[in-house]
Amino acid sequence: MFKRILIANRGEIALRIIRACCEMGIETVVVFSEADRGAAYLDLANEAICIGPPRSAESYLKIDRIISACEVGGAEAVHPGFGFLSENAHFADVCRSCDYEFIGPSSEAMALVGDKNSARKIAQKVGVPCVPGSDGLIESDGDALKFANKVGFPVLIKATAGGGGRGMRIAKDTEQLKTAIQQAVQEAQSAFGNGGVYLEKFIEGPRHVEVQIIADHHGNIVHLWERDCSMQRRHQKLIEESPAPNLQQSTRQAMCEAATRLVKESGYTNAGTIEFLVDKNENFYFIEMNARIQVEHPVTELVTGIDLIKAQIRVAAGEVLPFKQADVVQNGWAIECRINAEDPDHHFRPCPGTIEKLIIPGGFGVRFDSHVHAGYTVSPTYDSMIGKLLVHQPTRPEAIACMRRCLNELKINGIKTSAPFQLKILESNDFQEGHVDTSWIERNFIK
Ligand code: MV4
Repeated sequence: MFKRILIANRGEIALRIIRACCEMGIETVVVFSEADRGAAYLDLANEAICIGPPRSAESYLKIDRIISACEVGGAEAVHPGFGFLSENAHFADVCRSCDYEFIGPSSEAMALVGDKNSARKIAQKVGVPCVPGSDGLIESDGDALKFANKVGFPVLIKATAGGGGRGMRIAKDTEQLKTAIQQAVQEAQSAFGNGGVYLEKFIEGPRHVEVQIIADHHGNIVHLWERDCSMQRRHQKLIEESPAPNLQQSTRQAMCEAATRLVKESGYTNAGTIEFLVDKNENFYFIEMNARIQVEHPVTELVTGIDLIKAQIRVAAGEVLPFKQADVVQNGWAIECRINAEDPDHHFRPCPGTIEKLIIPGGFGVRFDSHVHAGYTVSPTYDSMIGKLLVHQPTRPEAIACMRRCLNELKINGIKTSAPFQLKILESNDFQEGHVDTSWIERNFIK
């Protein structure tokens, strides 16, 4: 096992990784920018190393500075967390070239699944259903029109290097198609340096259901069931839960088996997530794979009882997964609310500032993962997520009741947060009946 791990991240996830390492008897080195200097979570690591100014491009994204910190701090491995360099195949490669194990997949597998067109090809090869669309990348307008007419309008043009909603264009008819392709190619070229685009039929008001997997270096691949992340606004998830409500067991089983086949075929190791769209008839379609631990991983931890960060570290160190597929059962119901420092009454604009008073809910089945405290100043430089409030209860109605109680108990003075908005969602009939989809917030709240 590693003696010392460097954490190439900040805030909540940095603290989450420090805590896991601490319990495993692993020392930690955490990097920080000038904006995060003095943050309390840094004191919980064995060593904290400043890697530059506030701007991410000059600190948390600077590969050479992070590698230097590994050297100075005496780390043996790097945990990238999520965001920043977590899905950068070049970074994974550089870490390993310098003999620091990257806690994640091989750079080859990361690049393979990170390219959405190649991930789609792998999925099709092993019988994982994909959204009907083009046969690979679009080579010409005529090519695109042929596929669009075959699957029917509207269609989505997606960047193969995109993901998470970046680099998508909708086309409602033949007339819009040519322009949509031009714009998508141009945007993709400037944003990702890769102008490759493909076409999919547009699925209206789908649910977003994703499958958590973890694979070791000995050929063992285990899925940890699914999460429903449909309750989102502009690709920012607000509430996640596991299991997915109103999903037949046969659908759930088929999705999880499909995800496992995809992972096996791609040679992927460590933790990953396979995203699916689910339509009104419970048809599911693979859309993309995330080659990192995700923000919402704790909902899966609560229902399966498996610590995913510890599992990531163990498989990266070459250990055999300590559980088999049959051991992983869904127990009860978990819900997560991402607490963001933003103002839901003003288009969710970021609300940096100092937290003056903080009352954190607790009690049976409650978990609050956060690096903030009274007196903490939320920086305008980074993502607005300041914590994740989670509940775990035997049933969905009990989980909802518990989350409502917790959101009422939570007091954060000095800044605006998303919590009152999440409370409104939890109070709605639709949510209580499990009638969730990716357009729900827009339909119900945005004028
Ligand atoms: C789609 C889609 C409808 N049809 N693809 C958005 C993020 C990226 N992961 C894929 N996304 C979508 N792809 C087809 N063919 C609708 C979305 C989508 C969405 C997906 C998941 C979660 C939230 C979403 C919000 C809007 C659109």
